[in-house]
Order: sequence, then C-alpha cells, then structure tokens
Amino acid sequence: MTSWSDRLILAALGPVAAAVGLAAGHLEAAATTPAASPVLAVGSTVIDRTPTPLKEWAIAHFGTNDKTILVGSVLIVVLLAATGVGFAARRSRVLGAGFLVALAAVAGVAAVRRPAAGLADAVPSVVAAVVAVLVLLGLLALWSPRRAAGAGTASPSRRRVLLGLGVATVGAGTLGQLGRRLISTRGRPEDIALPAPVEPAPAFPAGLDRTVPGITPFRTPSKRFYRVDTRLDVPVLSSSDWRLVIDGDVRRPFTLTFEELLAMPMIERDIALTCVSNSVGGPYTGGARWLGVRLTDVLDRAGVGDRADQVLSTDFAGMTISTPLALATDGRDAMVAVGMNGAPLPRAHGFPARLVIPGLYGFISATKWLTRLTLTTYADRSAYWTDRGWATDGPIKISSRIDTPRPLAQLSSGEVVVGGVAWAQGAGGVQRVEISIDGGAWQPAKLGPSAGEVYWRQWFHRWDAQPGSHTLACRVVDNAGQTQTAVRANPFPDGASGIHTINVTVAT
Ligand SMILES: Nc1nc2c(c(=O)[nH]1)N[C@H]1C(S)=C(S)[C@@H](COP(=O)(O)O)O[C@H]1N2
Ligand SMILES: [Mo]
Repeated sequence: MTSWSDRLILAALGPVAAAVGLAAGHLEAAATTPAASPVLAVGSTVIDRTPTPLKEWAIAHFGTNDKTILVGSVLIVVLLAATGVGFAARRSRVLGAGFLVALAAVAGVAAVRRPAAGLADAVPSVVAAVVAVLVLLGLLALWSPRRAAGAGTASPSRRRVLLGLGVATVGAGTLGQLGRRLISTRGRPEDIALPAPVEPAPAFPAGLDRTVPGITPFRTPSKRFYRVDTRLDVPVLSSSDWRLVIDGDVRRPFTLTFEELLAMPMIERDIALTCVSNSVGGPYTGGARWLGVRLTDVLDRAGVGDRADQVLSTDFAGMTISTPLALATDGRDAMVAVGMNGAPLPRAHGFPARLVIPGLYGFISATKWLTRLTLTTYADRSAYWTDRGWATDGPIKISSRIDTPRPLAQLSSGEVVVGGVAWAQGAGGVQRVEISIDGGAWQPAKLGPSAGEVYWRQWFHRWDAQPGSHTLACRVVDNAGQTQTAVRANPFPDGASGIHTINVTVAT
C-alpha cells in the first residue's frame, strides 16, 4: 500500500518535472525562435484550430487577456496530464520518462507544423523533454518510497524529495520568467538597425509649414500619422519571430525572416497614404518617407504564375487585403516597408513590415503587420473589405484640402494666407491648385516644393480679406490636365469626391 502522502508526491513529480522542462524549453526558444516555445507553439495551434465564432467570443469576453488565459489553460492541461508520470515512473523509470517525452513530442510537432517553421523549431521541445526527464530521475533518486516507513512519520528520503520538489518549482518559475523577459525585450522596433537604401530618396525639401502657419507639415511625423485599423489594440510583434511567406500561384514559394528581408536591396521613397474612408477635406491622409524592399523583387524571386490577378496579403492575425496584381507591378514603387521617417516602423503602423503602394487607397494596398503574400485570383479569394462591398480597384482620387484658415474661423480683415495640401498620385502629380472665393473665378494658388508625383503638395494663396462672411474653395489639376471633380461622392465604395469648401467670417 502507498500512503496518501506518497501518492501526493507521486502526483507532483510529473507536473514539477514537466514545469521545469517547459520553462527550460521556453528560455531556449526565447533565445532562438520564441514562437517555437513548447507552450506558445501549442497555444498558437489551439488558436489556429479554434472556430472563428468561438475566437471572437473569447476576444469579446477576455479582451487583451485572451492570450494569457489561453497560455494558462494550456499549462493547466499539460500539468494535469503530467500527474500520471509519477505513477508510471513507479512501475518503471523508462515508462515515466516516456510519458514526459510523449508530452514534449506534442509540443514539438506543434512547433514544427507552424507556418514557415523548420525542423530546428523542435529544439525547444527536445530541450524541454531532456530537462524534464533529468528532473524526474533526479527527484526519484532523492526518494526511495519503497524504503519509506509508515505514514505520518516523515522519513529523511521524503523530506529530501519534498525539498527537491520545492527547489525544482522555484527553478521552473525562475527559468520561465527569464524566458518571458527575454522574449518581451527581443526584436523590438528600437533594437533594429535599418540598412541604408541602395536607392535613397532625394533630399527632402523644406516645406511651407515654416512660412505658412496652420498648414499641414510637408512630412507627417510618425506619431501624428493617421491610423486606420480593424483592431483596437496595437499588436506587439517581435521581428526575430516574424516571417513573410510568399505562396499561391508562384513557381518557387519561399519564406523570409526579417534578417533576410533586410538583406535585400532597399529603396527609399516619399509616398502619401490616403484612406478610402477619408471624406473631402478629411484627416485620413499623411505623407512619410518609407524604406523597404521593392515588392516586385520579392515577387520575382517567387516567380509569379500566369493565372494570378491578385496579390492577397495577410496580416499576423489573418486579416486580408487584396491588391490588383497588374497595379502592384506596373512600375510604381510598391514596397514591403520596414522603415518610416528614418526609423523602424512604429508598432501602430505595422511593425515589423507592411505594404506601401503609391497611388492606391490603403484598404487595397497598405497591409500592416504583413506576414503573407499569396498570388491568387479575384475569382478564388476575396479579402476583408471586398466581403463588405468595397471596391477592389481603388486608385486614390485626386483631391485637395484647405488647412488654414479653419472652417468657421473669425478673421481680421487684411491679408489672410489660405493654404493646404493637394494630391494627384495616379496622374503624374499635381500640376496646379486653384482657389475660388465666394464662388468667383478659379485662380491659381502658389505651390510648395515637390517631393515627387506620389507625394502630396502644399499650396497657399494670399487673400485680401474684406469684412463679411466668405466661402473658400480649392481644387487640384493634375499633370494630365484633369481637374478635380465637383461631383460629390461618399467614401463607400471607392472613395469620396467633391470640392472642399469652407466658410469664414472676417470682422470689420
Ligand atoms: N493589418 C491591417 N492593415 C491595414 C489595415 C488594417 O485594418 N489592418 N487598414 C488599412 C487601411 S484602411 C489603411 S487606410 C491603412 C492605414 O495605414 P496607417 O494606419 O499606417 O495610416 O492601413 C491599411 N492596412
Ligand atoms: Mo483605409
């Protein structure tokens, strides 16, 4: 007969050995590939296999704690399963060790079967198995239950094994915490040194923001750049863990690590992004200097097949954006961007990598937290916004905006500088901006410097303001001679149009 206290010890042996093993595997993964950590690999496999409605329910109920709860549940299940180990080990040590190895094997398989994983991703699970078995054997050696005297009196060997269990538990906690620390501080934006571009952008000209108060800065600081996401939280991705998979209708599907991406030739471009949801005169547009790899360099390496008409890009959470292949590869500088305004992409803007494609609205081009490029067809696959009725082909409509004075401003009479920004990315850039006061003739405004066709342009006009209430309007003419339309359209389904018009009052 085994006493109840011996049974408790037997039940604890497996979970404690497994915990030390998992913690050691986690730490090993933290130093190499965090996602290959036994706990995280099993956790993400569970997420992948969970039906979407259940996932949405979990996110709704647990919010940002959903990952913690998931990892906690995985740990509990594993530790519960491991309670059998000690009893198996009592029959034979090989049986007990085999039990632990089998548990680690589940994690190893999960790690290797993750997208873009390799055999090396099994290493943390192997480490976990070896450490767990050693701890189990060590604890058994401290204990010889057969020689233990009757219940109640703590024999020296029982005291030894209890001490061993305690030390091992503390060890598991320490190793696990070390692993956590290491993962959270590895692969952060601030740790990344970006390579210099082989094709740098020309020197950025000084904008009108120095001379025209209230005009939008020529380059939008990253912190002030508009943000449009389907997510509420800012995803925290690690660059060391990140992979870009290129698959679908390609001759040579392949996977890039972040280091491999950085090793490709980098280009640097000034590109203004605009959201299709931006209304005329609205704020969802920004200009930045982007650093990245030409999309065509990535696609050429894979060898695009001849059926594909769509680049379907997927973010780390499975959100999809579709881009017409013909537009993405027509010679414009579509890029897999890693840098924004001279620094790694901020997390809010897609760290570690995103797409930036000049001339197309963000919802069909600018995938943040990019992890996959799939060459496919519109007939076969549809993306997030396509399923919601938005257009699949969305060149940014030419437009212009008055930034200063503000709508309904109260001004003093005399000279007032009216200024703003204008863009005409798809159409050779801005040729001129015109302004009309109180519905009068369109007169040319003065343009600020140019940072290229796919960037926006600042403009201003000195207006001799007379007392009364006035209407100010602006419009852009592109380099193909086309004038911004006055026909009003709502953002849905392919972008707003119309003329930005504001009212101001000039005091006597
Ligand atoms: N993963 C992901 N990428 C995304 C989106 C998104 O919701 N999720 N929104 C898109 C839209 S609609 C726009 S306009 C741009 C906005 O980029 P920004 O937030 O960096 O300004 O990102 C695009 N990329
Ligand atoms: Mo957008």
